[in-house]
Amino acid sequence: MSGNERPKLSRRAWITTASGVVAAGLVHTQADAMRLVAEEIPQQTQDPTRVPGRIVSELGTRAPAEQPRRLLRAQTLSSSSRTPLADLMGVITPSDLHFERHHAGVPDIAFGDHELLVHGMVERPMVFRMADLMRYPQVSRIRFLECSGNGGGVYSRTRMPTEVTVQAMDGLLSTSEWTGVPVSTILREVGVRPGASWILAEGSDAAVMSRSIPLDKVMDDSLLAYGQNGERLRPEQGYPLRLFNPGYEGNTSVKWLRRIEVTDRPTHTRDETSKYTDPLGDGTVRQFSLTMDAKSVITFPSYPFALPERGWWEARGLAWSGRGRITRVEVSTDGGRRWVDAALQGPILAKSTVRFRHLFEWQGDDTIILSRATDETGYVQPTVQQLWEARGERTSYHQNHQRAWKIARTGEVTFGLGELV
Ligand SMILES: Nc1nc2c(c(=O)[nH]1)N[C@H]1C(S)=C(S)[C@@H](COP(=O)(O)O)O[C@H]1N2
Ligand SMILES: [Mo]
Repeated sequence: MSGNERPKLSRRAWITTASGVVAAGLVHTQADAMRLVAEEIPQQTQDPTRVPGRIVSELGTRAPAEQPRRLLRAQTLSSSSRTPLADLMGVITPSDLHFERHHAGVPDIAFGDHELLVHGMVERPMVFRMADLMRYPQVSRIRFLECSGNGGGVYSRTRMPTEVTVQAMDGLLSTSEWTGVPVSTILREVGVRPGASWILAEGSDAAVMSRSIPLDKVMDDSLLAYGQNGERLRPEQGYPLRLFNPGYEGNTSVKWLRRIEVTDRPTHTRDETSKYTDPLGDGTVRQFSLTMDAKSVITFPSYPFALPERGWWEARGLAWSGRGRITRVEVSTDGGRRWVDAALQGPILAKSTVRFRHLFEWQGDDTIILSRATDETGYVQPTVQQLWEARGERTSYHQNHQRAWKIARTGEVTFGLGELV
């Protein structure tokens, strides 16, 4: 397309905000904005129809201007990186943008050397090598993975920042097609003894991350995963083998899995007592809060985007539930008074993220937009007040309440929860 044929919107839409130049609908990030600015400047490039293009390459790369990032700007030394949700489309997270959370770094493990011991209350304790595991019938499933710390700690009733991106807030969430062998297949191979009711899963990283998981759960739908989005797991995701518990808090999906012990009780490991428990308002503690409750986030428009003009805009976001399928996502564009059903993009898979979209007309006023998800069990994503009432304010785990974005008269979008509490 030549400069003359550009839609009128793209030239007219430039506005300058405190955070720099921000453009119309195509732009989610500062990098996008800079790229579009560059495109607007006439450049002495050759007509691509007049010269042969680049030849093939060993591995594909992103267009030079497309450089999404996992690390937040201020983040250098950290034990987690976050998926840039506002930059993504559909539901699958490109593997190199999958969030990371490791308690003691990423170990270097050779595929051929790795072993999984399965023992405890079993008839035949066994050691599996990767080649052994790969001979069992293989399954692939599209499922989300979310850290139970996602969305927590960013704010409290007394501290409500407004300049928060959806990546900083909720980027400990990713969705992949996971491939592996069902845990049930391997447990049938070793023969679970009567009376067994839990397993212990242990990683071979320096944290020796260890979690207890109910036997019913792992027999139902857990995977010994060795594949991610069509290729082998990435080291950051647990190469060569991880446990993957669909719909459960991310911490239970033990990476670099080296041992499964079948037990008749939870083991109460350090990782499930000192952490991953939720202190409640009444002084008691919620332990083994394993299933991720239904949640949704609007990824567009979100901070630091600015709507350049009033008119029709498509709100877009993700919804998911650890209990099964999402059945409904509603959007409010008036701070939660009126709710309208958003369109859901199929296929709607259980324990996967689902893309939702809702067209709304922004009339140029101060506007608070929210979303709320309902899952197939009838569970409705709560308001932050409901969550605080039920759980108190002493835990930052499992913060699945409704998020809000505020669109100011200038079009600038900020985190808007503070407007509602
Ligand atoms: N062995 C091991 N497994 C682990 C962890 C770890 O530090 N070591 N981190 C856990 C946490 S807290 C989460 S949220 C998920 C993150 O998985 P990811 O890094 O593939 O996104 O892995 C879990 N499994
Ligand atoms: Mo986590």
